[in-house]
Amino acid sequence: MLIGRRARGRFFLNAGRILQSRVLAGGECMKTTNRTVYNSRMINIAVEGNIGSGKTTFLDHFKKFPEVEVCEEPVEKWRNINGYNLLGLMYQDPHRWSLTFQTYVQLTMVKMRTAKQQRPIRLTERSIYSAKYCFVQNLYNCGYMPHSEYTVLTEWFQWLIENLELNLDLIVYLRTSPENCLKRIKERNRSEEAGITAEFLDVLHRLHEDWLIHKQFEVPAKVLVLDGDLSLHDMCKMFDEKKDEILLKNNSHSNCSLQVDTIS
Ligand code: TTP
Ligand code: MG
Repeated sequence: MLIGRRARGRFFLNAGRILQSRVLAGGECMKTTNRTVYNSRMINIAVEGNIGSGKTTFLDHFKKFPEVEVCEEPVEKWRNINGYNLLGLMYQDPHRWSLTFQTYVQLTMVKMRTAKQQRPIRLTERSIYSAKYCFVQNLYNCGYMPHSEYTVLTEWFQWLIENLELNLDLIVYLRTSPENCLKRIKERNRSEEAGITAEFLDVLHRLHEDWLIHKQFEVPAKVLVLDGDLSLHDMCKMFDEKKDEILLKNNSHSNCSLQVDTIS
């Protein structure tokens, strides 16, 4: 049941195998002689940040933990839906394809978030919120998306967040300079992104800041800010050092407060 319900569960972790048991509230993790028991509701954490900020690196790092499941962004679906590359079309002709593309992004984000959770902690790449507050907003501000289309997408967005269970417990914001994002985008060389400019990344960076730091749009969870400008090695070291904070291990897990914790 997706609507109006919060999933709660109890998990037994034993050598990486997870069995879901009966419904319980709470938030502690306790060790017994031969197993770790998670007495917890499902935890949902989204990693946000500019294009190329390091979100996939973050997710890859946390795949090793048995209590964590990772949902990577469905970019491959955006590149191939029945043979259509909507991501590529959107970059080639944003006037024509922005609404189609962002509608599909919104759908795939909601499908990803509402898919049955198998492990106590789910980490997702982005959320419906950044798609709307950063990308749709930018397309509208630039004049690529007319007000009529923006209004339709906004109404869809409002309906989805009000009627589905899309809540987040934490947003991890990888705050990365647009210069470093551009360097990484060039290194990974996704063909559709060949035309991405420094100016485009500056604008997207400001929109992430407006949303997650300056709170100009609704922030649906507590925000943990991490330094995304570190080298790969140092970034992974920081993820390990901050693991308990990132995975809400010392927390009641029921945080929908709007405070920002800056960690660097
Ligand atoms: P990102 O969602 O930023 O993912 P990424 O894999 O590039 O990030 P990272 O390197 O940090 O892992 O962007 C994926 C592509 O999709 C990028 O070209 C931007 C585009 N995009 C939109 O155009 N609109 C959207 O709403 C979203 C979410 C992405
Ligand atoms: Mg990625």
